[in-house]
Amino acid sequence: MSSATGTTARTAAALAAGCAIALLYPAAPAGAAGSVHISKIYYDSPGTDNRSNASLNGEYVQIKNSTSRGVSLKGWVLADASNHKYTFPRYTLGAGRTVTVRTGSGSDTSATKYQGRRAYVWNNDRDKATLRKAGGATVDTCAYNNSRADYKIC
Ligand SMILES: [Ca+2]
Ligand SMILES: [Ca+2]
Repeated sequence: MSSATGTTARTAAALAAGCAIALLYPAAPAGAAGSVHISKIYYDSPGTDNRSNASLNGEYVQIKNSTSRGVSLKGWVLADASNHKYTFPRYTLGAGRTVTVRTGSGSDTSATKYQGRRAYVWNNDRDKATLRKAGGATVDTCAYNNSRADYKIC
């Protein structure tokens, strides 16, 4: 009798331990694998908008890859609400990395790309950035409508 009771108690303890482990290690939630997404738009470059290349480059969009693998952005398009487009060259955005796409001219690096424009592209009051794959599928969008702020965290 006492032996049977002891076995039952041990079984219950083992079941409880199993439940505790299940609670400690729940199934990964959807989206835990991360994504490639627009993380920030700095739309009103610092100071007077004098169209200098430095000012144009003060305007930028950042795209982050929060997945654990590099993602090729070759042919991907970043567009504003008026459909001014920037098409990525052959380029892989590393795992956990962020790329900054500046409006003006400069030499591309692994962390910064340049649209090469001579005019601003991101409106200072309201606009919408859309990131599309080479085939046209929308990956992410980020809209803003606030002329009192200079940037938007997406
Ligand atoms: Ca602007
Ligand atoms: Ca400005």
